[in-house]
Amino acid sequence: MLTVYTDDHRLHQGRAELYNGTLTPSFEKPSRADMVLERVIATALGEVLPPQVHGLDPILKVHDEGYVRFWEDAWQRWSASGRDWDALPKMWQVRRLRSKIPEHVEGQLCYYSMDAGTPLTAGTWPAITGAANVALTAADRLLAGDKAVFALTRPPGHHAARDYCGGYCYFNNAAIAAQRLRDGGARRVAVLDVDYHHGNGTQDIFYQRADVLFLSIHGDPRSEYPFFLGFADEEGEGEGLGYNVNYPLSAGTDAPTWFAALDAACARIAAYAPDALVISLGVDTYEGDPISRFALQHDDFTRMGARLSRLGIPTQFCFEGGYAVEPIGINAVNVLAGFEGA
Ligand code: SP5
Ligand code: ZN
Repeated sequence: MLTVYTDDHRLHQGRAELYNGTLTPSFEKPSRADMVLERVIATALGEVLPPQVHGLDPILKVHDEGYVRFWEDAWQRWSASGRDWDALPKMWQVRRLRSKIPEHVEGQLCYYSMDAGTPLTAGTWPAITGAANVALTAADRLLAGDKAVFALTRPPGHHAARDYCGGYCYFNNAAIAAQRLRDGGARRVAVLDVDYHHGNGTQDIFYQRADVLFLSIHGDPRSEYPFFLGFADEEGEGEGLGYNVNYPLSAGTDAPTWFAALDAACARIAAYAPDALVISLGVDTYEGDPISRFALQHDDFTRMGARLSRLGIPTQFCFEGGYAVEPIGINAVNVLAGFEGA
């Protein structure tokens, strides 16, 4: 299986996030992707290819223009007055506050975010456009006939909605890829999100559409981030009604329960009969993950890949979360190897 990857992800390195009330080194860090690449190479998964530059048009197909333009010069605006630390939002446009877009860069950062875990850094723009290019290049390979491709995207993307960032995510790489697949001729595309956290951003982007089926298996939002989306009664709206499927599972869920949800999701995907499948591949479902609470083990990731392979659909994997850094390569590449081996 081909991997698409660029070192540009290293340009984005958040310093800290609030964790249990204290500023803690960011869980989402460059070594995550480095470890996965190392494992791709060590296991000889296949060729590793750099992305091609695609420009902003394919990003603008799923994201709001003001949102995209904000990121383009946000660091320059933030750092112009001498600030050299990351920018973190600390206020949000909640119920009954006005929705006018502020003029000040800090106000705009608040307007375009859903949490304080998603820092603006000096290298955020080149890293997030690089990740989008990785996802797009992988989609192009799928359109050209590859059976499976791995987009080693970092920063992750699935919490990024049409016009806000959050959960370490800026541009929604999986959604950008799904849209590319549609524009390249796939009549229907399914996006299955297996990250521990609900893919609220991807759901937001495709909620009113029937041409992209979105499914997510995740920690129940009653107790797990992102708290405000990901419930089972979110089924899509308008033309999209019936094309959004959530499988919230209790914290502590182990492999048998998790795989029952995967089977249900696979049955729904098979009935939809898409021309292409995008997997939002987070491996924070691992039992040793420091911020998540499922109990999958190394071998379960291999089984996951094998189960997905049995669908027989051209498949693009987009890397998302996973914060147990030492085994992150084993877990991620086990999915890919399980897919290839099945
Ligand atoms: C892409 C992705 O996986 N983003 C995840 C963002 C999660 N950010 C907030 C996590 C809060 C977890 N709190 C756990 C407390 C455990 N003691
Ligand atoms: Zn996650």
